[in-house]
Amino acid sequence: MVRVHIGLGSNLDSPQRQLRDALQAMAGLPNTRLVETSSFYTSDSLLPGQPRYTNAVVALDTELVPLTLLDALQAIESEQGRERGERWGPRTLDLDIITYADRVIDEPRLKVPHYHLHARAFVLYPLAELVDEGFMLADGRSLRALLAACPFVGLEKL
Ligand code: PH2
Ligand code: MG
Ligand code: MG
Repeated sequence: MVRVHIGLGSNLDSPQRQLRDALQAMAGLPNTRLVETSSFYTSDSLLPGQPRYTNAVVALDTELVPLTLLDALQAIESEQGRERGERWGPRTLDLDIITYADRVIDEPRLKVPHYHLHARAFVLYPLAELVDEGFMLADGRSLRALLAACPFVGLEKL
């Protein structure tokens, strides 16, 4: 079993319900255990003119290897009506692998730690609820430093 963190986001079709349904689906994945879920947060979309997002992060313990986990998460996204269209378009559900054990992964389909993590308060603050003070990303950056450089601005904790 390895510890992984998944970022959840939705800005269409009852975002809070989308996140709750996704958590239940992740808890039911094979060889996987849901450890802990962060609070839910709302924030404006990074792209103007879209509905506000609801975001959270969940810690899972899993035996699924990274690309199998990615396939499983994308199946949950599809199940919940995700349509892949414009990049950064509004979506019913986005499930991103934020961390995978202490692994750095750089493959065409999957980059871990998540590539925009440092600029995304809606990922960093919920992640901070689930890890120790001194948490280090696999690429050597400390979560504390990333938080210090990414103020809690525009986030509303539900
Ligand atoms: N995801 C995006 C684009 N913009 N904005 C917020 N607040 N939350 C998101 O999850 C988000 C976004 C594309 O992944
Ligand atoms: Mg995303
Ligand atoms: Mg995504």
